[in-house]
Amino acid sequence: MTTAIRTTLPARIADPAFARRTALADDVSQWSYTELLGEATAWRERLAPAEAGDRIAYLVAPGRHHVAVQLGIWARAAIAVPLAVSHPPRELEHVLDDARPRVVVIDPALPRASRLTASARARGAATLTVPQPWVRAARRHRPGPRRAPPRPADPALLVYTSGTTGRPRGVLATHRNLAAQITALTAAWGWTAEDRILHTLPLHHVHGLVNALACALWSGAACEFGPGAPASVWDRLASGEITLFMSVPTVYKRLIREWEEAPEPTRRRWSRGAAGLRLTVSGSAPLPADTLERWRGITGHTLLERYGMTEIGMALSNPLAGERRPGHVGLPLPGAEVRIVDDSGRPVPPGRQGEIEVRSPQVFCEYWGRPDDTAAAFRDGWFRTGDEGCVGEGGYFRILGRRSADIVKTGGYKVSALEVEEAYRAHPAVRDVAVVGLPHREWGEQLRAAWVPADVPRVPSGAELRAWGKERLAPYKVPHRFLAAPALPAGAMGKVRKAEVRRMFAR
Ligand code: MLC
Ligand code: AMP
Repeated sequence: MTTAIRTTLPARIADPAFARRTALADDVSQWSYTELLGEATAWRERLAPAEAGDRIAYLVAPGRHHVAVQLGIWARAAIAVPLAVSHPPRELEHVLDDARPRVVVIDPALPRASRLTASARARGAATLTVPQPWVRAARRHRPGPRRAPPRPADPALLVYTSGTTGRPRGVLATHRNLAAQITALTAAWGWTAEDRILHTLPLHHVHGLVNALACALWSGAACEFGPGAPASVWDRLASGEITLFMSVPTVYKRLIREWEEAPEPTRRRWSRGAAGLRLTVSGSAPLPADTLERWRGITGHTLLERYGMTEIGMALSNPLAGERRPGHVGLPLPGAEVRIVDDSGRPVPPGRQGEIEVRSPQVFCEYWGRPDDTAAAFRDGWFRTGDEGCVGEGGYFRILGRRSADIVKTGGYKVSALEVEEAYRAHPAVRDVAVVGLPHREWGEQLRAAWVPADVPRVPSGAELRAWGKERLAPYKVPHRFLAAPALPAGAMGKVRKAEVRRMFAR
């Protein structure tokens, strides 16, 4: 199905029917769509150095300013490049070097703000800070005309994600791609303007950006940003004000543990309150069947599991009405074609395992500045996900793992083991290193590193290696355990045998 997409998220948000409704909220305030658009309009003016097609990066914590900056960028028909607040300078500078933003917007209250300001200026980018008095005054601004930019074909969003090789790549989506991703989900999951989602996810990946935030704004619904601490999440889920919650399996496991450790009256309050939710969704990593069952026991809700990827948005989903089958990710979403193919790209019969391929208006347009990578990611117009799967009874898909053992999913984040190894090879005490992901109760997979010490006077401890990594890599890319060994298991050609590295941790 190829639905013609004629509108964009910014045009949708300007729908006069939404004007007085709450768009965003946090634990102290809320902002209407009119107020949000007013702030976005002010940002559009403020971002004047940037022109259509320029990249504008922004390091702003999830919340009202973050969203206003994003909408201001789009009002200039520029490309939004969200930066992760948890990332150390080396990761942020990689994005600056790769995306080459014209402007970088920075929240000065964040820990990396001054270093990022210096890095951006050193690269010739203009810098702006939030919040500023003129932005607060802008609440009174009137939104711009409805037919203002951007157009559906304009590039909209550049999100950085790890691939099998090298440093993270920018995945570029147009407004049309995003609109297709959003409309598939709003239709499938029954979003309405009466919804209010509790948002605790990061805003540098599609789960938080598209599934949670953009779907809410498209629908005229409210998006409430709240702290991720499990007890706070429970209190809000049980408040009677929230209708929707989405997260990764690690978070559901933490919520279950918090509930189990709570006193009986608190448990009863949380369970009774959460029963009133409309929908709870899990994704970004496999949802264990026992987590689904336990969540159902506690809240009465069967978690809706879906499958997606930065490059495609969401492709498969269990149904809103109908069977949500444990261990399965459901059926293709509206507008998405999904198939399983063998190594030569031929579709395989139901029940047989193969690679998952997707064709849809949702699929991204390019890896930023990497035409060869973009070409390699497609076969005959189908996007090759790199995931293995099969189709079961009733057409329900199952995910059976990754084709590359060097891609690890930890707590919902994708990590390239090779990227982590490359970073650690720069450590003076490390001669060689091999990183693997091992099954883990809380994280799904957890990163471990087997390493060979160089000839140094003092061998660093695992804690020291972890601290060193956190200064250079996103926190979720830093291995949780380090194991020193005299050599790494390697094959005849010198290639490290990762299966044996895994076994080293089992001993
Ligand atoms: C934090 N740590 C992690 C980690 N997150 N380690 C491994 N994997 C992770 N995901 C580290 C911290 O640095 C810390 O180290 C220690 O683990 C404990 O941290 P914490 O405070 O308990 O973690 P927290 O900040 O609460 O974060 C946990 C989390 C977070 C689960 C909330 O990881 C998260 O937001 N995950 C969601 C990611 C996401 O949105 N993925 C979607 C990608 S898009 P120390 O040493 O300080 O103790 C996609 C497509 C799709 O996948 O289908 O959706
Ligand atoms: P990312 O590149 O961070 O967008 O992560 C996308 C990857 O997350 C997919 O390629 C899958 O490997 C994984 N993923 C997403 N949802 C699920 C799910 N429900 N079950 C298993 N894996 C998933």
